[in-house]
Amino acid sequence: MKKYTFHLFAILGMALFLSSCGDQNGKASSNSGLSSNNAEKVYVAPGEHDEFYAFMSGGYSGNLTVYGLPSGRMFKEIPVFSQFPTSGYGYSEETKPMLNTSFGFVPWDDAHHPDISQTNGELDGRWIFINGNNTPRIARISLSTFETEEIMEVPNSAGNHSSSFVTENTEYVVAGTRFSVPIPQRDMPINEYKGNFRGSLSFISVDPEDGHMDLKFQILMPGFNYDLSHPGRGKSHGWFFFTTYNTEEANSLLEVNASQNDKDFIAAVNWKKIEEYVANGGGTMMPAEYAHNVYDEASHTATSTLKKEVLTIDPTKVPGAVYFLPTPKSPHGVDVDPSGEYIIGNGKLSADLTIHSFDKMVAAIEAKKFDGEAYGIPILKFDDVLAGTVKSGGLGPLHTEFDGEGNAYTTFFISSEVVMWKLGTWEVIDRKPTYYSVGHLMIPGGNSRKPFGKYVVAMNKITKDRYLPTGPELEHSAQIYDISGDKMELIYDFPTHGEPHYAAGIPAELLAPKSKKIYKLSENKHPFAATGPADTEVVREGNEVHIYMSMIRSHFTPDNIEGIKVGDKVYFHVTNQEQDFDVPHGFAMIGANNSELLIMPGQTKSLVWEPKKVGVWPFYCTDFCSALHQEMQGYIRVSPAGSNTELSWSLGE
Ligand code: RUQ
Ligand code: CUA
Repeated sequence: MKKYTFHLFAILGMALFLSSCGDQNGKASSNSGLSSNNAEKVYVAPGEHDEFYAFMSGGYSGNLTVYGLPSGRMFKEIPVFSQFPTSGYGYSEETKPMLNTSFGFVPWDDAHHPDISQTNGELDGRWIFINGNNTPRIARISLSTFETEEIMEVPNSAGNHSSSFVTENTEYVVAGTRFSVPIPQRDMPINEYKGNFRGSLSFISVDPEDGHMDLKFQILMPGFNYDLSHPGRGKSHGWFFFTTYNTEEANSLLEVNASQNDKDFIAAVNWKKIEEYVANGGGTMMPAEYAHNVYDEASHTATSTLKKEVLTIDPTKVPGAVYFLPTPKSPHGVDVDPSGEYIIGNGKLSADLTIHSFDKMVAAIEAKKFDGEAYGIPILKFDDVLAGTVKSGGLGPLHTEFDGEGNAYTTFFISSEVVMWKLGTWEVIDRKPTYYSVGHLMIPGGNSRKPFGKYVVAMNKITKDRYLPTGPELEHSAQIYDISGDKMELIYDFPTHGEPHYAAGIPAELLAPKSKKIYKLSENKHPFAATGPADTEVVREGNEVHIYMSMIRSHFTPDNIEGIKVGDKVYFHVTNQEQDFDVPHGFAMIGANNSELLIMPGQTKSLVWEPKKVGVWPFYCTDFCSALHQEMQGYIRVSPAGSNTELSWSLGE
């Protein structure tokens, strides 16, 4: 152990050294002189469109950002797990239920791994999924509206990190726990972790028609940390692979105590077997509490339902369902190549990559060649399943993507580089530095049977000197490499918002034609919609006041309202009557304790305002919508509590 600790510190020391290798006085030293040729490769002329969409996780922003490739231009931030005053997401009455959980309203999360829905292992561009780590949740976002449509909380999970990856036909979106915890949760001494905590792997089904999610079953695994996961594809479709670390089951100082074992495991889960077992009545229903939040596009409104039970599976009761593949040095990423044969384990404390063979794994299972078991789960022999090793010469491998031409690309955090290597021969073809300390990387479609190649985007953890300094806090840096030639070529550097972990890229032609432009007013089913001035009114119910308001360039109907009193709870239900692309209006009320509303054409949104002061108070449109945008305003008269000012409303009187 002493010797090992020494190595660990040596590696960490090296990391510090390497990550500070830029010239601190100014520009990075090693990538100057990009040719103008490279500039052309990322130049998207004014009015032209990018070739790819890139969806970058927002990390601790809790959101998802949309960029163009190769330009690196940011198009949109899609609010997912975090309140977003820019649009009123999580502030408006309609969207507050999206952030409901069994812990109550949780307005933030840490979003890591977006994954686009697939059909036959190819990106189909219907939805994108992303995980919330902190209060375990999985979100589904529509790729027609680019809005979050559904959030499912995951019970019995903690640090929902090995998520959210989809199976080949989006049968399931899968969510694994990072932390093992007592299941069910209970009051117990922390140091009784070993043997008592469990790790849950959750399989959430996705309805092929409307995408609706349902937590089908949860596999209760030994108390390891489940770090990342990827689906089998092609011949390994039906399997799912999860990396583990802390197979030591340490509960303190994991930095040292979870780095003892020379090898941890990749857990191979045959989910088709478990599906069969469940279909035959297998599994145990367990009481649980978790929120399921669904946004309905027709009513523009979300509802939250608290679910009460979950089907749990004891993997030792399902023969042939789960195996462990020994994998060196606390593996982080596990990635499966487009053919489904190679399962790549990135041991984050090692230099080499371990590649397992799916065929060899199946053969070893059939021959029952096991090397003991862990908590009743058979362990395969390392040499029996090993396909090969990449002697990379790098340090700290994290994640691998594929270009569909037989090449793999692996990020190395410690040595700060992307290494390109050949599947099957394991030879290193090229390596390029990243600036600095790269985490994930992304090739459009690189996590599917059909990668689109062309670009690698490296998402880096450290920015340092890449851009003009902005005080102590810097956006993260990303780099684009052209991979259309034999070697990788660094062509562009751009900042990203939040901390992008993973990203998903897709050709623009698969999404752009079906991108929604407006919501049809005639299809608006919002209970408080005012689809035209004739529907506008103000209704008092006790101290609650509902204002049915409509908006069109460049006025609100009504724009003068009297008879509101201190102590009232005022609901502005505002409908945007426009039916033109890109004509949102905003709504902002002085002193409101939430945010503005940004309302798309045909949409209704509601804001609550509790007036505290007597007076005449203005509201206005926040989005510059016409030459007379500044005229788009109104007044609310607030009288003292108990006054008898009559309720009245008007426009143009
Ligand atoms: S992680 S930098 Cu959250 Cu996917 Cu590996
Ligand atoms: Cu409507 Cu500005």
